[in-house]
Amino acid sequence: MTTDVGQNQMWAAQFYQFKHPRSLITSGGLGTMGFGFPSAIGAQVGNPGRLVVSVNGDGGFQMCAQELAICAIHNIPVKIVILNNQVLGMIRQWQELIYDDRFSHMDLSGSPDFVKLAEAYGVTGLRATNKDEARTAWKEAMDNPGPVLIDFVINQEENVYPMVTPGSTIDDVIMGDEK
Ligand SMILES: Cc1ncc(C[n+]2csc(CCOP(=O)(O)OP(=O)(O)O)c2C)c(N)n1
Repeated sequence: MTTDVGQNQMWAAQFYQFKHPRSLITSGGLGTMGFGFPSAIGAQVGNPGRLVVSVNGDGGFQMCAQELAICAIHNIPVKIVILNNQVLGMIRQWQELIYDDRFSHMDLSGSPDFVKLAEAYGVTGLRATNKDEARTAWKEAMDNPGPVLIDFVINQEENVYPMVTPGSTIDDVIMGDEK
């Protein structure tokens, strides 16, 4: 698994049940948005035959979305997950929790239709808007031997916890029920 940066990265790190060591590639605190998808392509080329999943937000994915062409041309079978909350999620979360709901420059409503974008490059695109659709889409992606993009549409207001805000200590961790 590789991740991009933001909530998607935290969700992947906190909730995915890793079974094997050395199976997560993430830019950690360096926070290089746009890293998730190209790093998955590299991981896949270096590990033919292994399942490689790229977890992204809808913001960071658009920083290197053009790499869909490489997946299509070379049939690199990465499974591309977009956790699509229609915002720069981690920015929205900070503005809600630290800046008292003063939201600014986090709206991504001008994004393209990611399913159509994938298809335009010749990559299979799927969309899921609830748990049942998510299961079906995931199965379809696993059955497909080529690259697949899944646009998982999620709630804009979903926050990722626990969270330690900048400048505070682990004693000040926010568990999610304080607000
Ligand atoms: C190149 C770059 N620009 C800006 C940032 C600051 N930043 C960190 S997380 C984030 C929002 C990420 O939003 P999105 O990719 O939609 O992921 P989400 O948090 O919603 O999962 C931003 C702008 C960054 N880390 N890297």
